[in-house]
Amino acid sequence: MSDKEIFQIPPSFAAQAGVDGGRLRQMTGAAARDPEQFWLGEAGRLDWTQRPTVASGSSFAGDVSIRWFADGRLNASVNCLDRHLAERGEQIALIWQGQEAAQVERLTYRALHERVCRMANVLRGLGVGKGDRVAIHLPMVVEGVVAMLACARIGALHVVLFGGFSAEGLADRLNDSEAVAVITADEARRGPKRIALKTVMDEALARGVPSVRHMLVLAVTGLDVPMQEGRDLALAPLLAQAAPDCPAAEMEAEDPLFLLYTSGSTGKPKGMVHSTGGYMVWASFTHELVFDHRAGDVFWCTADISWITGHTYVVYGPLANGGTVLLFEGLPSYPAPGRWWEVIDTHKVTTFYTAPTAIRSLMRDDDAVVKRHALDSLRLLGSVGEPISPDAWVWFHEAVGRGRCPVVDTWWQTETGGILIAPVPGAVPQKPGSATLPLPGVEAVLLTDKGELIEGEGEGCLCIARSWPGQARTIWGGHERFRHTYFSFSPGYYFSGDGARRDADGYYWITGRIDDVINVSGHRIGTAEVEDVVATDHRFVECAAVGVPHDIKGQGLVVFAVARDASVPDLAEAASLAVTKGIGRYAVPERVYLVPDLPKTRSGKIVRRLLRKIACHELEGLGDLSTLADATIVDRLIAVVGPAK
Ligand code: 6R9
Repeated sequence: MSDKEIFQIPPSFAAQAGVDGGRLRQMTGAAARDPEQFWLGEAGRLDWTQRPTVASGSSFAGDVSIRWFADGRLNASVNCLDRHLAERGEQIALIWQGQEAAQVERLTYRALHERVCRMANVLRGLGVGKGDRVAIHLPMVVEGVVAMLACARIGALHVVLFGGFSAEGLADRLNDSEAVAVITADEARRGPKRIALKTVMDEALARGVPSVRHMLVLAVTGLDVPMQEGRDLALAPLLAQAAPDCPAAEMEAEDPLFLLYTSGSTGKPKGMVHSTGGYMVWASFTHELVFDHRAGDVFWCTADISWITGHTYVVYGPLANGGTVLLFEGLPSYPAPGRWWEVIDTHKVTTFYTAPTAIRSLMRDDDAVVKRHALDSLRLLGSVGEPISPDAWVWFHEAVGRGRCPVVDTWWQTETGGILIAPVPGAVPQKPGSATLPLPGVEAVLLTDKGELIEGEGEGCLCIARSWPGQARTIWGGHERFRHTYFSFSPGYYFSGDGARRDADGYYWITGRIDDVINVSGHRIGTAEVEDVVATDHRFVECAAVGVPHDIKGQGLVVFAVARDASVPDLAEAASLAVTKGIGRYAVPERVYLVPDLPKTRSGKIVRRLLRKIACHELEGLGDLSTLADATIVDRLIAVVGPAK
């Protein structure tokens, strides 16, 4: 598919979109001409106990200081709950769909407010206060959202931890954040399996986490779990006894709202620190603009709440905007393929936001599965987390969106707090595989390896030239690491770590992490490029390409491919041929491995670092496996690759 392939905005969508091309140009112009005025105006989307009189006071130079709306005061949970009570107290805020069809809970804004207040009072009762860190280690249940907002209510910072982390992974993060309390559950349901959350948390604390004073335990499956006297408390009775109202702490705009751990190319996971005021403005602004949010929408973001996408687009963005959020506990294909489509039809989801990895796996199902469902409530689709191949984009658009729903491919990072590059759906025609244009106020630039600015069409390191309100303020306990990681590449610019190409229309095409670029005999080859061409052969579900050292070429290419039907002969040759045909002879893979699956993080990102080591037979020190969604894949991959020759 060529860059020229443009999907115009479906007329039925354009006719009712909140922001059209003219309005977007106006906003972009205003944000560039007078950012101070523009962002002070956007701050008005929140309720402040003290309205800010200044917008940005940020500097990417020197020590790096990022500050927005600094003299403003507000509370994030009040903005997500209390301020909606008068007008839409009886509107559904949260629809929880459990794993089983019959498990459904609908909470109005009033009911959610009460649940949050009770949880906030429980935490306060345990002595948790402003600035304390509280770890949340829960499945996709209502209490996960409630716990986040309860922390926000009392000014404590939540640290949401993925249910798939190992005890070691949990202990590292608990110690780094010095969490005073942990909220966990007996177990999580994951299809037919049960994940022993409390047991893993017990093991984590047994490794020595002196800061944790309390562990609150939610009964999800009702399993009888051992409780440690003086430390562990059952949550339900405490919530039942707690008062249903809880005054909110007044926070400064720059007080941190939460920490969230993310991995970089080096070192231990980093606790990214997000602010209260700027982050909330960004969450609300981007959710409304990119998802064309309006009253009556049912917004479903499939992200786990332990991912930044879950923070910004399951919780803070849609609730700040008074939306209705769907929270789904289950898996896409449990108990049977098509479960997600069933959920969309049951709850009349209008806006569906998911990740390319999920889209690829859903494409594996027979198309008859998706066709069986009406999906007529949908009006907008979104993608996030990794580059989406044009093939997957078109399938999503046609098979799921029935050609009627724009697809917003949204580029952003844990560090950016919310979306930075994406098509505003009523204003920007889409090209499959491109995240399209920066949002108003986002000054995206491309720099060469040497840090020189690239004008017009070109390819380089994707950087941002000016602060935006949702930007992370620092790394918890590591401001120098923050400065060095993001601001030393080219002084004055935020360095994203991603590569991108800008086409003649100014559209951005994210090529993947810069550390994933492979140099074969002086030719730069993007792993995403290789993966896209293999994906055009429909006998493959997905694949990952990595670079390995090569005597003559510098680096050689190794491809790991997952076949739709592994019994088909000559598939490895077919993958090689797809690469040489799609890119050129110079890109011919050294080896192609047909594997049962790829190693992925919980947010669906392929862990290429691991594939690279396995391909190089470097089995010592495979590094931190705690972020893998399924750690058993490692041994299966090693078996396929076999011993070094
Ligand atoms: C939100 C999120 C960030 C990295 C980012 C990039 C990749 C995210 C993308 C995308 C291409 C998109 N990424 N969205 N690549 N197109 N639409 O994913 O945060 O988990 O911190 O990951 O994900 O490589 O640098 P996070």
